[in-house]
Amino acid sequence: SLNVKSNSVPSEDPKDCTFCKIVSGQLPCIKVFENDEILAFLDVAPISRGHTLVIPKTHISRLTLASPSIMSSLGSVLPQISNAVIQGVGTKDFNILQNNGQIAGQVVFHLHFHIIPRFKEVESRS
Ligand code: DGP
Repeated sequence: SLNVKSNSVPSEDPKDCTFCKIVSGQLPCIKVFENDEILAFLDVAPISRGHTLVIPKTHISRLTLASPSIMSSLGSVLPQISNAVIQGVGTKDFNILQNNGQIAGQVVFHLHFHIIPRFKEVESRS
């Protein structure tokens, strides 16, 4: 019969959660912002310079499971973190990205908002 326990299916178990390990200090990160509930750190595989992830410290696997309280905490710091990030890398423009579920491109099953600074495209020199 079909083996559905493929390695390509990401774990949703908090014990294996990469971002929980970053919160607890088991894994390192380059910290951008921290308060009691929220942590922001640089993405290990940046789409652009300054690409930052903003997460709740508590394990929530996707946006639909987030409480109004945690969303209020996230929402109240997202503008200031975004502003610090874009000023730090010298641009005004950025994207906020938030993936939910494997089909939508979610790889880490701990709620996170991407802050992706954008820069004017430089002409290719090839
Ligand atoms: P998503 O596809 O939305 O689940 O984004 C997951 C992001 O997390 C992806 O851009 C790469 C980043 N990432 C994965 N593992 C680590 C890690 O161990 N450290 C850091 N800083 N970022 C990570």
